[in-house]
Amino acid sequence: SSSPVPHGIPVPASYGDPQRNGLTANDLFDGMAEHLFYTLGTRAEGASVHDLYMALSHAVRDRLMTRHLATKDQLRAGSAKVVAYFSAEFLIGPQLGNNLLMLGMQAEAAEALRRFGGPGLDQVLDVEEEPGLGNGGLGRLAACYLESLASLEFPASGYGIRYEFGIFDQAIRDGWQVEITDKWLKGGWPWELVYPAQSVSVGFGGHVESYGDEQGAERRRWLPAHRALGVPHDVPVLGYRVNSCDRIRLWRAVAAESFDVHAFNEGDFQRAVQEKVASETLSKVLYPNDGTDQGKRLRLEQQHFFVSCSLQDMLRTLALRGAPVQSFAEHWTVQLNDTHPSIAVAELMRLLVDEHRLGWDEAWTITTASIAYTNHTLLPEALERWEVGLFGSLLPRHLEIIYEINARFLQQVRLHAPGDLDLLRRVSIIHEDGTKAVRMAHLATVAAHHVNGVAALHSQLVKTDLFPDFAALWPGKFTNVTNGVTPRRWLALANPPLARLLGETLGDDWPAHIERLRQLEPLATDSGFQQRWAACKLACKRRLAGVIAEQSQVLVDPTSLFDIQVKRIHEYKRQHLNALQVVLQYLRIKHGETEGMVPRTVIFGGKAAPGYWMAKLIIRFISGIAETINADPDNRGLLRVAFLADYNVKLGERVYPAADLSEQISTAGLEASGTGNMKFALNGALTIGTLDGANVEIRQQVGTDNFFLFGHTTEQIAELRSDYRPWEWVEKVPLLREALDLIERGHFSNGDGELFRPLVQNIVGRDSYFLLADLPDYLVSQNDASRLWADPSAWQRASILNTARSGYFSSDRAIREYAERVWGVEPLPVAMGCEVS
Ligand code: B1N
Repeated sequence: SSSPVPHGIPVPASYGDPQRNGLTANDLFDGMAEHLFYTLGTRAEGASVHDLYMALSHAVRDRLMTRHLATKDQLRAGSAKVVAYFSAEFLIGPQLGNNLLMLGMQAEAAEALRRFGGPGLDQVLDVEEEPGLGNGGLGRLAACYLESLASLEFPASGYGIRYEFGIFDQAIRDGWQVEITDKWLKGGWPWELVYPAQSVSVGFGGHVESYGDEQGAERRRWLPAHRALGVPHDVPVLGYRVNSCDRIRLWRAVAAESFDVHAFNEGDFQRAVQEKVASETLSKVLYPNDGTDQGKRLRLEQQHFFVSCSLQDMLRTLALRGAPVQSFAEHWTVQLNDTHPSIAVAELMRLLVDEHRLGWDEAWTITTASIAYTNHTLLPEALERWEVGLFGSLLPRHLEIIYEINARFLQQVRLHAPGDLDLLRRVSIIHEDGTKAVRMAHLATVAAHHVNGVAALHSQLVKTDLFPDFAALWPGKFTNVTNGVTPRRWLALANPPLARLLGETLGDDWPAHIERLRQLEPLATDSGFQQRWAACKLACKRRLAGVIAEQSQVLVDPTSLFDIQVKRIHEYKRQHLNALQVVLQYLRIKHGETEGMVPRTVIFGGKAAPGYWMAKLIIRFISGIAETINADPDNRGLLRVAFLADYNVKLGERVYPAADLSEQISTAGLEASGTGNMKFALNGALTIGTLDGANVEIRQQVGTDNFFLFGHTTEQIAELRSDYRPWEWVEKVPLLREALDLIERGHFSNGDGELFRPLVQNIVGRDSYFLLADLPDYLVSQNDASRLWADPSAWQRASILNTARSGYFSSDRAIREYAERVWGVEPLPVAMGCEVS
């Protein structure tokens, strides 16, 4: 495409200049001064902390633009295969501190701020609002993966939705969760680049008709009733100390026409703006349901909206490269982050067949060669299904295409297993009993060239429990890629004391070579090193104690054992098992049975889905026990309980480095992987956990002696399920009867004998998550943890070994596996004619 600007116009001086890359404290100071004046329209003298944050952010953003453009040029011009990571969620966390780390400019930023004479870097970093564009692990995983893609120099783009309102902010009032609208854009968010000229149009509703094309062939075409425009908002994703700067392209929905001029002229102002409001609702709000599927129309609209925008964008890139549409799968590889973007299968077929006039078979070859699917859950309530009526009214052509895909697939199955009608019923993309529904996981599985689970155990269960029929049809399609987390954000950025110690011990570039953590092993028994290790941990615990005091006025002792469970609140994750264990410890103290106990601070954090009543009651229960226990002088400092409000990425950066003990206590077989478990281990926390998700591999890696295992295995739980009478387990645990009575009679609810009855009855009556079956063993393990804590040198050794042996859980390892085994992509260093620091 031709540009009205002639070639030869110089780019800014810093572009590609190896001598002066704009990265000194001087340059940063000048950049901030310019932005304060010209971008923010304020004088340095009167600048607020937020002004300084904005000025510094803009100055840092300027400094990554060179890399961003160079990466993009390469993407546009080259022919390398690019990863398109499709995800309804990207939980990217605060950007400024991370980008400073990636550029190696933390000291320079601190120095530039010093020259303004105002607040320091920590204070400035603290005012950043994080974009909460995700619920939990799934969204955070997408963010870690984009960061590793950039750090390993893979060309990649994330694709998702720019929600105006992300996950709600959580406040705790009278012990209950209260949801507050997340207004992350209110102060202006400097980390996105808007490209209105690259907007694309997406259709909804309407009908499908047949017509004859120029060759006289019969074709189908979709005539949507409505259209919305997607405007791309790009968040640059820098790699660690490399030139690569990928992006996450988030689509914002706007009306195709701003309002109905005719209606406006008629004086019907309401109707005039109606379409605009309807279109913009598409990207208004993130669904806060982690692990549940409500089957709401707007959710499907959101999914189709961002998937269609993204695929059209990718086809346009192909055209810019001068490549034919037939070569799509050589230029792009699409990863579906769960089924949320799985409409991509039908939309890519529609674009290829209807818009680009390819034949069905050719289009199907391209689609199946380019799409892979990651499954993140076995929970039936989270597996997406769309009623055929709803689906067809919103996406009539896509429904036709899905029926055609299904017909051809079922024909293949008939040849494979003649006469097995039940098999056909089980694998069909359309669920046929009762209300007909499209099973999105089946659609994704039929089309994908690879289907992976997110931990070894989970991937096994995907094959044996979730999709045994598909696994028999296509044994080679199913694989495992165990999740990983980025050591840059979760160690180098979040844990400054430990980062410094690792720098001295392993060399400054350890964050790019996480396997070097292994070199810590011989130091695990070195008492001098143990002491330095313990000092780092204590500093992080003091910092978290400060956060807790500020938030909830609870004073905690930083020298006590910090026992932490942070994650979404869900019955299968069993925060109430932990709470029950705390009540039992409290009763032991009350009865003077303190033998073997050590001072503990039990910390909880996490949000409940607003409509998940039992999860909200669990939060109320934790608040209740915290209030009662913390106020009881009989404690003598042995037990404190705190609920951290509004757990998010920013708070996570304070929490993981401060943990001694990591609670990973889900019912075996139900947590797909977990990633918080990895962040804790990387930061030297010991895990108390079940054989679930990635805990299995964490225990293997760190060594069975450095992990507190308890609970029934997946197979044992399956066996128990057939004949489980939870009430019979109550008597097996000393003090449990008394604990349950106290809870029911209102000891932890100011005498209210109704409040927690549903919780107790849930546990004693049904106990769908087997708390009581695992409780005795859990208590034994908790005692083991206390015993080890009482021997500081033994604890430090185990802590060091946890970090030393957690390199496997780096997202760099995970991304390399996807690149080699799933995507078939190679790193492509970005040339800029200059090196970074
Ligand atoms: O994905 C994480 C895993 O580490 C966790 O074990 C798993 O629970 C989590 C519907 C989900 N699975 N499914 C979801 C999120 C939002 C939504 O609307 C489902 N999240 C997970 C990363 O692999």
